[in-house]
Amino acid sequence: MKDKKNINEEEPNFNENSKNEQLEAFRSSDNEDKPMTTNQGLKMSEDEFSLKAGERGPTIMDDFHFREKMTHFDNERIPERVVHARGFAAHGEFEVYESMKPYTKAKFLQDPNVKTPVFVRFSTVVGFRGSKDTARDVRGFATKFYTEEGNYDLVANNFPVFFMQDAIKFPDLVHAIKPEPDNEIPQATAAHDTFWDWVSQNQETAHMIMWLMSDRAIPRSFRMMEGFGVNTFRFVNEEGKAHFVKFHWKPVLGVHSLAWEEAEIVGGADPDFNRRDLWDNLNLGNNAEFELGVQIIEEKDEFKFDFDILDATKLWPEEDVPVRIIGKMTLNRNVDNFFAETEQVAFHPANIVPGIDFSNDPLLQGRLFSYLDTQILRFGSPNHHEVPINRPVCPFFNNQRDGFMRQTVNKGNVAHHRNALANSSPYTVSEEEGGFAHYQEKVDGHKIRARSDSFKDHFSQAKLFWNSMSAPEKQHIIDAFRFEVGKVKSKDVRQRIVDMFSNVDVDMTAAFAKTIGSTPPSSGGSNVKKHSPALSQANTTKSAMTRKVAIIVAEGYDGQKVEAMIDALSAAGAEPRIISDVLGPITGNNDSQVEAKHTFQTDASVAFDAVYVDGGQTADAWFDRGASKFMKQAFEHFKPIAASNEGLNWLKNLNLPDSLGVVEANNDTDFVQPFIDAIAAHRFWERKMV
Ligand code: HDD
Repeated sequence: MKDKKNINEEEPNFNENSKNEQLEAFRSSDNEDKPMTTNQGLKMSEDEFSLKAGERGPTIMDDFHFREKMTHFDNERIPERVVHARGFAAHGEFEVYESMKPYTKAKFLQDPNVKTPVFVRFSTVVGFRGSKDTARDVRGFATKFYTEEGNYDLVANNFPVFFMQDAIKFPDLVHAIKPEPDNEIPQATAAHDTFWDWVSQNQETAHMIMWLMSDRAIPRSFRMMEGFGVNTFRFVNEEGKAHFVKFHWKPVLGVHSLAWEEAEIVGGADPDFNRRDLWDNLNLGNNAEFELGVQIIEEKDEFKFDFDILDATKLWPEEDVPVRIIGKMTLNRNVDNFFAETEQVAFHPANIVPGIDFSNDPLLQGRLFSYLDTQILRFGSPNHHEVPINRPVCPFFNNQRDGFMRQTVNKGNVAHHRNALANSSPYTVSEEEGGFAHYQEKVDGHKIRARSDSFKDHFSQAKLFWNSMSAPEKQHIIDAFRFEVGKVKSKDVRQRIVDMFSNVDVDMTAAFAKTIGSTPPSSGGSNVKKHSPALSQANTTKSAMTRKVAIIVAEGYDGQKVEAMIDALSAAGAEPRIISDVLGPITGNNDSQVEAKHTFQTDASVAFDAVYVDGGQTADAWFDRGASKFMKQAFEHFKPIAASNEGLNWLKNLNLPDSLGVVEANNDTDFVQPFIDAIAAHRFWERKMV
């Protein structure tokens, strides 16, 4: 360590634009009106014909342009992530609401006036890069905070618990859940033998499976899911005092999910459903907002709970350890280039800043190794921190040198520490000057490969989750088991799953056991009675904001009603979209005009949150079929439906009037506000199917 007058003197002015400004230096200039060159800057006179010996002759080696172009193309891919291969990311900023100084010295959590740039990548875990968004799966929710003290990565998921307690089992889980190795089938799903075999051999996964079978595994939008840091971390304050902490992201729009059948259909109709939703909404200026919450436990209370706070298969019930909301993240900007930013971003839970530290959670400890290791395969180089999206916004100096694709031109002849030749630069600094020092936890134990007794209860919190679900949520879990385990060919595995989950709840297990050809349990079940309202989506925030609403009209539609609906929807922050049998302008009976940007051929009801059908004078049998199909599908997926004029006839033909969430414009009653309220309610899960 060495004194220096002002260690911050090289640090640039830090603000929410710091990352954007840094990226600007790497953005390519526009191609427009530019001559084409090789990568060496040589202008080219031809790019469509390779150099041949005669017009019908072989291509010849002189063609350096062909070779450069083809070689670059041949090497355009990097290995996809071994898990979380399919993802989508956006830029934004984070602000803390109040100083967290009593708990942590992390600079980005001190001053409500400071906005920290962030980059967030959402992902599915199992499917390959080209798979679908709406698979039943865990969603990744990884945030890189570009703080003035270096990058802090909160590598989270949308479930608060994980599949296992010890990271050494992670490769086994992933081998079991990925497509089976002999035929690489099935893609992006857990519904196959090897996964459920693994589950039945690892009872610690029971709680996670309850989440995976629940609606949380098919989110309506990345903007409508919670995020959880899962592992237990530490906050450390200036005095060196530590607290255990768990991190939460709470979506301002609430937590909402698709219906299972809908998710399956969307997977085919629009595999990009979730990424398109984020991309379109950010382009429309509908920022995605999440509040940051923390659960804090004092070190002295480490053993106060009926679960081990270091066990990643357990959550800390919010009713027992309240989530304190401490800040807000706003995603407000799409990427310029998917590969450069979304594909090349590299997260690592070990990227922390002073004031945040690890716990001995054995899952976290394993993660601290795996991420850096995997980035070296993905990038083929330890220099991935130099890629623009990964660079910290604060300066960085050390003696690490060379390696594939090194970008920095380090000057001078000294690359060793300590040195006298360069006045021992770069030098280490004290904690007071911002130097990171690990929390000095006292650790004392035998080297042992074992599970602590405090990690051995696998079913109580699975039952807590079950108890906390509303009736429709419970039914969805049962249906998910019926589908997922029903796909398993091995009768023995299916029975072992029934036996395992009878330890959670007998009624739940009996409800799916029969349909999957297994013997239902006669007794068993956890006797936990507690429930946690925070776990049910029935208790989440409701809002019509950003909801996509299909408005179905033909020529001569009811101008007054449709205009009133469009105005009211827009005022409520929803996104009305006109559907018709043809694209282009459609004129109403009062000469008003709307632009149909979708037809019955280009879009299906699954692309929308709600449907309003008016009709129009030119609505013929063909139109009738398209509109009816939209309404029927929306109905089956529990979505709000409104109808006026011809729409009412179609509603009647489908036998839908008087159903829950169906709003009819009869006798000039105000049907607009009830429809908007219905949209805010998201879905009518209790609706009876006709
Ligand atoms: Fe992991 C990626 C989240 C356990 C090993 N993980 C990855 C991503 C997320 C998570 C969001 C995608 C990051 C991105 O968008 O690039 N992982 C989690 C959470 C876990 C968890 C919340 C449980 C608390 N992970 C976990 C374990 C291991 C890994 C136990 C291995 C010991 N995870 C990886 C990885 C990945 C990864 C292989 C693949 C790509 C990458 O790291 O960058 O290293």
